[in-house]
Amino acid sequence: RVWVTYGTEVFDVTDFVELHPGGPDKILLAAGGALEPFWALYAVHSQPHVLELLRDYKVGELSPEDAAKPTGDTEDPFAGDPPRHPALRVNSLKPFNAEPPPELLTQSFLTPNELFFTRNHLPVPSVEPGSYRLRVEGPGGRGLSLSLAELRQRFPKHEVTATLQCAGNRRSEMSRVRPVKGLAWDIGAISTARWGGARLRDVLLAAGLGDKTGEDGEWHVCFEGLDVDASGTPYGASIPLKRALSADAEVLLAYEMNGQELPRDHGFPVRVLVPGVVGARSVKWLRSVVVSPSESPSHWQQNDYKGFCPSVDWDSVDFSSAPAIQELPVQSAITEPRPGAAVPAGEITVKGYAWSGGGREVVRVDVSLDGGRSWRVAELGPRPARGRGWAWALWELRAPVAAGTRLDIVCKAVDSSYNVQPDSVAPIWNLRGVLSNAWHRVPVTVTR
Ligand code: HEM
Ligand SMILES: Nc1nc2c(c(=O)[nH]1)N[C@H]1C(S)=C(S)[C@@H](COP(=O)(O)O)O[C@H]1N2
Ligand SMILES: [Mo]
Repeated sequence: RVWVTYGTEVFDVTDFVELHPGGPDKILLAAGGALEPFWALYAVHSQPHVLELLRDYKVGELSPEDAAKPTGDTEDPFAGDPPRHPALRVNSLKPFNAEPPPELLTQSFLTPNELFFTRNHLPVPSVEPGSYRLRVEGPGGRGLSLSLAELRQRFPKHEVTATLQCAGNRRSEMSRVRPVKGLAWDIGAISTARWGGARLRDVLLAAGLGDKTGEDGEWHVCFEGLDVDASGTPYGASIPLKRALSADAEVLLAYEMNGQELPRDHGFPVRVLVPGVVGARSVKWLRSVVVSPSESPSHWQQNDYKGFCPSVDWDSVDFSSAPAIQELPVQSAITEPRPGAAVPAGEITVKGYAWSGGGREVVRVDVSLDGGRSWRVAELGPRPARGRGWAWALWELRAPVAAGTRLDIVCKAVDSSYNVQPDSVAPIWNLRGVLSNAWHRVPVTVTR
């Protein structure tokens, strides 16, 4: 049976699941728990007729003990982490790593903040916004120290709609070929938001750090977070200075996400947001920005987030031999239907996302229902009219399907440089399970 709660009331909605206008899969995400966090995301439910409908399914009340929230353990370094949305699929609780379920990922072009995938390496720092300061430094003692108010007031607010993807997105498909080290992300370590903040370029120019662009080799901008490990070492990463100073690259020191202040899990009060670049460089809870002749010395810049030949193993790997991942390759995945689903005969709707790094727009998504023997072109959803291809394209394909058949649904995207995805995982397998962007395959059966 399927039950849910609303306030202190309990409802058995088993018979309503198939009747739900938003689809049965959506209700099942809330099964066994409270409706409020889900309904908060979809305003269609804040109408009287929805509550009336629910009343018909009431079966009881929560006991006072169950109605009270459980309390956390205070010895735990993660005890100060923020509350999270129950729909998130948790890959690791401490540190918190979680992705939205596929059915909700492509429900809206901008991912609601509560559902945006979270990738934390350490406990979430508690930052007092009134005493927050951002240190900006470079060669020759030049630099700045900015309060949050100064960052907001001294620099014009710039907004960018951009998709953020973790290098480990779709890692679980890679571990099916051969085990890899890393969190078992499914297809949801990717999300899209409208980010608002100061341009990093403007801040670097104001700090007098705009001149190291040329002859003496490539310079870098190193970022550190306020999240630190047991030895006091912060999360850190860097990007080339050229990208940081480029007006076209639109790198932000973001303090807003989808029109709200940054949520704690996503870097409150300030994070870096590097459009078109692997998520690892978009440092959250930003404490310092340092212009330097070398890349960040951080573990995550030097000894992680790099790609290798499939034959390189943990005994032979030399992290210094590979460049740090910056721009990501073209990617796409099917969010609906889910692997192994039974879909009704008639018309099937296949949905998914497609995105490429470096601002390369997705120009086409091909979908096959027969494992890649024949293809159809999916319809791309609307995208922001202005700006580069920083954001994903949501796509959809409708096609007739006959009862009793098995479909091997496949998708692959093409970006504006005509880059395509590799057809299989094995040849791009790497020991860390990053850059997993082979054709996405979803087997389903068609029922009567
Ligand atoms: C027992 C629980 C639920 C009830 C009684 C319910 C009821 C409804 C009703 C009556 C509508 C149509 C509203 C209208 O257009 O006037 C609706 C739409 C919708 N519901 Fe629910 N809902 C439930 C749970 C959920 C959950 C848990 C989710 C998300 C995870 C969800 C997502 C949606 C969505 C996305 C729509 C819009 C569908 C569309 O317009 O394409 N619902 N729901
Ligand atoms: N300070 C800090 N910044 C960080 C991280 C972190 O653990 N600490 N994780 C990085 C990684 S690997 C990714 S993919 C993105 C995820 O951002 P999100 O949690 O807002 O989705 O943040 C990046 N920035
Ligand atoms: Mo990541």
